[in-house]
Amino acid sequence: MPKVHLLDYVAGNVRSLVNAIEKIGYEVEWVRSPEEVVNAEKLILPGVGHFGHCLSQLSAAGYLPALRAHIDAGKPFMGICVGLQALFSGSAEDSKCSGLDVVPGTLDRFNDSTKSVPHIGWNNASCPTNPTLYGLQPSSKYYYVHSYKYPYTKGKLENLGWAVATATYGGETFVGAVAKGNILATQFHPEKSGVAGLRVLRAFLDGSGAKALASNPPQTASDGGAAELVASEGLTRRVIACLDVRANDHGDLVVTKGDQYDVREKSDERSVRNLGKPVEMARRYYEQGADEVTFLNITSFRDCPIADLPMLEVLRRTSETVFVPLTVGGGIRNTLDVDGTEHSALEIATLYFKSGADKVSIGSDAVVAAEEYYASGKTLFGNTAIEQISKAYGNQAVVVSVDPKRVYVPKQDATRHATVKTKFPGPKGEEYCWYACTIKGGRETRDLDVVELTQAVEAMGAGEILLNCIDKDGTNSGFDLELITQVKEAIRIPVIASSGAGNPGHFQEVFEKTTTDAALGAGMFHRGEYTVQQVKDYLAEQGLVVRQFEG
Ligand code: 1PR
Repeated sequence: MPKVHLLDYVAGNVRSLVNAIEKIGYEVEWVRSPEEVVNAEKLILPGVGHFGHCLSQLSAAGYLPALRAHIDAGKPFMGICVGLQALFSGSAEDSKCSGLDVVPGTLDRFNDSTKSVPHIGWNNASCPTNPTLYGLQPSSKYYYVHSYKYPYTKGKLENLGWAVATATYGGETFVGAVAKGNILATQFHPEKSGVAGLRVLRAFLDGSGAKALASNPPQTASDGGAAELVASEGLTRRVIACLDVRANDHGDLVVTKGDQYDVREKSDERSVRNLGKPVEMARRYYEQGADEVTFLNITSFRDCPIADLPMLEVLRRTSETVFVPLTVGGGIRNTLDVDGTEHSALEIATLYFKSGADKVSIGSDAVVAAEEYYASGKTLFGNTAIEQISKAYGNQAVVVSVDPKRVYVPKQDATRHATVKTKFPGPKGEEYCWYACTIKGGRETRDLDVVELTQAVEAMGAGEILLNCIDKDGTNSGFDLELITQVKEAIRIPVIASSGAGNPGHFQEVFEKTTTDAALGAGMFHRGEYTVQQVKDYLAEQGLVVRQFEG
């Protein structure tokens, strides 16, 4: 098999990149020291997390001169995400760290006053003067996850010989990909962008992208290059399929689904509902066009040897064939192994990332951490799972899964908690409710509301909220719009609406009546009532922008 070298400079969640490269028919060889860079013919710099963290690691290990030498020698080089950012002169994310300065310019942060940041989801990468640059397609969508970007100014990079593809998010047009000579860099993750992304990787690996670019060099602004660029908002409505996984009564790992978190059949045997096999179902949803797949290990609070964590194998196998982001949740907390060894939440998350997860989702531990945060007068000590994992892997890699329950109150001031005036009064006609956070899959309710929890975890560095609702779970009655609106108003990070989806119209409703960033379904997909594709077709018919699966 032909080879490509991958630079291994931080503990990154690069498993999916390796899988994507292998899928295309290339073998990965790791570069583990600056001296080894010279062995590389084609080199990829994957990037995760924080610009300063990435550049200071590269610099401390002595990689920067070796990388420059590789690029100057005209050998193929590809940067992905922070790997693209590293090519610029610097970033506002860490003004003390310099980039490689191959592309002049400094990155800045998205403005979060009118939209969620990070920018997470599927967006364009369009290059009007060279629409098929490195296999890009104007009709395709690519998966982005980042808070910093290089703002696009017409002609600026083109005049320096760069071909530029852009995307627009909330009125800000930024560089989605740049290419020149031997260099390609993408802000999006090609390895997580389905077939559209694999096409870009292939064009880099087989050299066809660079060859085509050489025969169609970028036009400068003065000859009309970049002139046709129309900054259209390209972010699609994200539809996520979620698989709740646990061992059934025979010890087999199955996808299950509860009604208000009760996953046992209503019949006398009360056996665990078995809706199928996790790996097969994830693949099916990927092929139906799911934008992400989430696995929740819903009985993770039971003790299990770390080495046998059941989701590791599920992730390994899923990530070989599913090229969209994978999230895994359940049991991410400091843990005492059965042999008495202590494992930090960061170690557990690392195991998941190495097995193919792109994000981890934290439930119960986030509630406990938020309680401690308020008890200490909102002090951050840097020792929570959220802080440690987001520091190592970036905020975008940490999702907090919230399991709230409605608590009705007769008057707004009957509780210290943040209430909503509800259109669905309680059993005694109560017109207000607040949402109490729970832990251990709803088994324990705490004196903490969703606004407190989500604001605390945002401060700790969580990148996204998975907002379930126990009252709505499995009811097929639609999302809890009041809950979603309350949380969206409280925080700036993206929110995934979850619980209650029963038909495609519920997805339309949540996207149109709230500002949710994504919506998740489970039971309706598992029971075969609707496919993900049907949801997306319906949303498209209603005029909402969605990504369609490319086979
Ligand atoms: O607390 O960090 O170990 O994480 C445990 C994780 O497991 C949490 O994310 C928690 O939400 C989840 N969980 C625990 N028990 C259950 C249960 O169902 N008994 N499932 C559970 C949560 C909720 C959603 C579900 C949506 C959509 N499931 O994931 O998929 O409600 O369902 P629907 O579309 O069919 O209505 P920790």
